[in-house]
Amino acid sequence: MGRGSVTKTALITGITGQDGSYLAELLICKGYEVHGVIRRSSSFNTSRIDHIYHDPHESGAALTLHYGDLTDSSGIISLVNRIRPDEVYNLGAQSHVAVSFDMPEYTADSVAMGALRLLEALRHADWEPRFYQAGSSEMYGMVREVPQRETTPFYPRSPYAVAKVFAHQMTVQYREAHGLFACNGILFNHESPRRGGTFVTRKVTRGVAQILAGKAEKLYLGNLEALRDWGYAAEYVDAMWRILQHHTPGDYVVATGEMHSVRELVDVTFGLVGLDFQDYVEFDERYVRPTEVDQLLGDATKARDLLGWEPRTGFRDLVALMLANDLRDFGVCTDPYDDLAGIVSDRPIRGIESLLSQGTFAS
Ligand code: NAP
Ligand code: G4F
Repeated sequence: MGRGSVTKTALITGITGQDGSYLAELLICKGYEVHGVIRRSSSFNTSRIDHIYHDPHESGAALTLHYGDLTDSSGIISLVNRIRPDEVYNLGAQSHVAVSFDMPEYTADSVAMGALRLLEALRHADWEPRFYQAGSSEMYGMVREVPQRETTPFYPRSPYAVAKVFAHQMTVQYREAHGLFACNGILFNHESPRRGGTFVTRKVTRGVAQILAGKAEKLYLGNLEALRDWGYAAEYVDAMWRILQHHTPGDYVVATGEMHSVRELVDVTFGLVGLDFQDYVEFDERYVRPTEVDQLLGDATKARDLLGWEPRTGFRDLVALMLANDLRDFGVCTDPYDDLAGIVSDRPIRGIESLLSQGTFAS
């Protein structure tokens, strides 16, 4: 549609989220015409993509936004048929595990039925679209083996995870029954300075910044013993793209293969600015989940061997990157902290090419 060197058209649901914003940048860098679905909101919800959005009246805009919602089939069908995307990335979701216990029905509608609505729209396509489903390591829940790989059975432990299992199996179903090029990424936790503030990594890095800025005295958390495999989101969207470029559709674990506890996360984050977390962190029962996922550790061998994908940013560097950005946001100078001073700022949000070319960010 009007851009000389355009090779492909992509449709992204969840484009205003952490992953959607990085993926949109990546695809634009690769010459794609990108279409994103945004939800109508009474306040602006596009802050993560404002830096890549141009006035639609300008010619050759690489990014077009459309109102839509995964709970609304007619809108989804109409968008798919109007845009006729070569690739569809389904990243939209009520993605907070704890919230899913309070809103199970909406979570199932957006996560499980949302994926099915898209798959149904694509089943009837008279072109050959490729479909990516944003699956989650939460599906492994009470883990059946360590580390978890593509063949590990699922044991979901939250309404969110149950809904993701439905979406995963539906994606396999549409691939096998209808021959759709439909793939699942089973992504382990991935974080960045764009991570939502209520997920534990960002809550901790923001919390430390608020304490240093004099805006808070304590940080209230739930279960510190949970173990997670945390990677860098900007690298994980590259895996999504690679999954859809492979010659055959399939399902892939995307993970670092390293596991750390929330306690370690807190210890490292406070330690980077010379503080002892025990002086600041308090337990608050409201952050404890009715059923917890105690540990997650991924084996991304298949992604490495078939897609050439590998994680590059380690746990400590990821925490340092997030903390440095939050300190700057709260007006705290990073110069006194050896491990933070040299870190490239993500504010204003930088393009993915320059972020990925940095490799590692801190010592
Ligand atoms: P996120 O930051 O929470 O973004 C979620 C996106 O979905 C936002 O753009 C949100 O729009 C949109 N959305 C929510 N409900 C919707 C609905 N009913 N219809 C259409 N869009 C809707 O999540 P993320 O971290 O980028 O994750 C992206 C996807 O990967 C999600 O499906 C998540 O479940 C999955 N995932 C994430 C991780 C991780 O560690 N980050 C790991 C595995 C899987 P608003 O901005 O308007 O709220
Ligand atoms: O940061 P979290 O909320 O992420 P969680 O539950 O692992 O889910 C994230 O990763 C999934 C991939 O595995 C995604 F599918 C999902 O969409 C989301 O992006 O919590 C991590 C751990 C949990 O064990 C939680 O109980 O941290 C523990 N935790 C302890 N205190 C806390 C807190 N989590 C949050 N959000 N807030 C706390 O105060």
